[in-house]
Amino acid sequence: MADAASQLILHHYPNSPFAEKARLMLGHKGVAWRSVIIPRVMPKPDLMPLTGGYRKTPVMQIGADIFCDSACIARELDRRFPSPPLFTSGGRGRLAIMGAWADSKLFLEVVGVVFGTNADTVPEDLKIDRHRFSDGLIDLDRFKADQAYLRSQVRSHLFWIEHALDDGRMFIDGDRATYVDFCVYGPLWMLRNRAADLAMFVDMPRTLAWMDRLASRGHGTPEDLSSADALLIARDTEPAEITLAHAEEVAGTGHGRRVTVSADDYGKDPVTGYLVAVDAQRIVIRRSDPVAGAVNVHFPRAGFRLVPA
Ligand SMILES: N[C@@H](CCC(=O)N[C@@H](CS)C(=O)NCC(=O)O)C(=O)O
Repeated sequence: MADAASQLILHHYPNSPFAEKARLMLGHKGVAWRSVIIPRVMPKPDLMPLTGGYRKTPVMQIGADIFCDSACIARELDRRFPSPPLFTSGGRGRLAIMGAWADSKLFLEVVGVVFGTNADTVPEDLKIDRHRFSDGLIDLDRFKADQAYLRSQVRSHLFWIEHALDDGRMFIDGDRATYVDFCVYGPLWMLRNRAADLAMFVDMPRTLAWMDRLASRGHGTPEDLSSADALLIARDTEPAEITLAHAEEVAGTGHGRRVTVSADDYGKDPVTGYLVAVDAQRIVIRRSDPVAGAVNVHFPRAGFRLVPA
């Protein structure tokens, strides 16, 4: 097995659709990785020293480099393991655009259907946590009252997927699985598993076969790791050198200045550190933590706000 500094570690929990997207992308790459199961609600005491406040799921760790958000994880996987690609040459922009639609619009509609349908049985701590986490966007009572609309939206979007597969292609962008397949799969996996009685997939044989095809690729080779050991790996490793193809200057946030990064949709907990690098796709900040030591925390640029601290 590779040395600790180069091992992939995924911080995740079984039920998370974005974690399933990441697990399947690891399977696509056919790599070995270490699995750290994190709590699904706050507090997440062993994750915070790594991310500095970002609490969403999943997070990938490679030594002392921490990758927040599944889009950032995908780019890093392609950089380290180019074959088979997630972003195919010529498809990069198209796949990112379709992926962003699935990660935001489709995901939140499916959350509305799944949580609204199960509103009466969702544990109270999860209800409260998600309401707070999303500034009221994830509101189970509202979802429950709005089921007819939410289901109609999901059905309508499911047919977009069915039609995308109309010509008998194996995957959404052609005959090879790409980034967008994993983005769309996450919410549909949640819907199929957690709202099975709703018959949302009626008349969608191609979509169901596509889901089975993707699932059969598996999750690569995970091996359990404790969160305490993941922290030790970060502490005992130096963050990797970074070179960016299109480095940028952002007003008031020069290299080495203190900055704050936060998601712009929900789970907006700010992360503060020193700016290491920024380009059109990536923000990297350096933090120093009493437990994890020096870490570089990576975010996508799209969907994140970067401001002087
Ligand atoms: N844009 C993020 C979204 C991640 C996300 O929303 N994850 C959900 C779980 S599927 C989450 O963080 N829920 C709250 C939590 O796990 O604490 C990504 O692509 O990774």
